[in-house]
Amino acid sequence: MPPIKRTKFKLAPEQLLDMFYWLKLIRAFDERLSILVKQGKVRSGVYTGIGQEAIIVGTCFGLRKEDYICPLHRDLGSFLMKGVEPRVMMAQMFAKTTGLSKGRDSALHSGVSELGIFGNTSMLGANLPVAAGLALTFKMEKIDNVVIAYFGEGASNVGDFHEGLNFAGVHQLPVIFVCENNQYAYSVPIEKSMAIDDVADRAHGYGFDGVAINGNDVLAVYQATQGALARARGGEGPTLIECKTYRWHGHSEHDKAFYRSDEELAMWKSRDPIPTFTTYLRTRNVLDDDKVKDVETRVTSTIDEAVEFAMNSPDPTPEDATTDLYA
Ligand SMILES: Cc1ncc(C[n+]2csc(CCOP(=O)(O)OP(=O)(O)O)c2C)c(N)n1
Repeated sequence: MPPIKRTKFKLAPEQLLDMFYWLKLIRAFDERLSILVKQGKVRSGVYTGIGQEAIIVGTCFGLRKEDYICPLHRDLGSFLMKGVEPRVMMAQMFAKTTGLSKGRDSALHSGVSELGIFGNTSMLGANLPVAAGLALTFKMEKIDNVVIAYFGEGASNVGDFHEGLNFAGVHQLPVIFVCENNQYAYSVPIEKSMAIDDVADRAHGYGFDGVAINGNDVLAVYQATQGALARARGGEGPTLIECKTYRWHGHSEHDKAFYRSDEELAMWKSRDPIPTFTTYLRTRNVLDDDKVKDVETRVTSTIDEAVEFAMNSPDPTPEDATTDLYA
């Protein structure tokens, strides 16, 4: 199989600044959630993706509204990038009536079809055959939209992963499988669950390309995604992009992650995707102190407003349980 060609791309300074804004917003959203959990204010399990933001920004940036994403528990940022307002997302985490599911679920299983977001099921890997099914619809209807499905390296050991990728490969479907390889599936390190180094290699068994990249480099993720999108839209089938990264917090906010060392965490923190990108933008004169301040002010006020909105929104009533039902 010929190796995937590097895709050329050009982003205007405003687009690069926009990427910077999204990285900061998604980081701030998760950081605030982490605090709110400790204050007992959030009624959901919280699985932050702090440290992994470059994957969401690099894959979602510039997607069409009609393209579908299939996010997982750690991908709240993808909801924001696909168009869910931060205040609505925050209300969702507070299980308020103003949230996506109006307080009906544990926050992580909602979808928004008009924004191209397919809600996930709890079973790991189960979103991948679904993503292939969505992509099959696009193919059958001859629409050049694409599906992006996220999963962890842990999920790549589950049967559904293999069935989903096999089906997508056989039918050459317009789907991009994005592995967020953050080195641990809950407490299980990758070397205890996989006998190979790269999840990307698994794609070859299903007849399409897989590429392993630095998932903390937003431009590398963007570049790989643009190539995969072009192939998918052009009828050339699926791609697997494995993004090597690390989650800074535990599996969820109740997990203190004693199974890993401080040294390991410090090493990955030194590869924080945000300062790396900041340095790049400063070197290119896209960013200066004033612009950083401006972005940070906007981010803080957006998050403050979202929390305020969520806290002041009404709780669902018992009667609400019998509305919006399908028979
Ligand atoms: C089939 C299945 N097995 C176990 C679980 C429980 N579980 C939920 S998340 C998780 C770890 C997932 O690890 P990974 O797929 O690497 O994604 P990450 O959480 O690291 O982003 C586990 C074991 C589940 N939801 N589904």
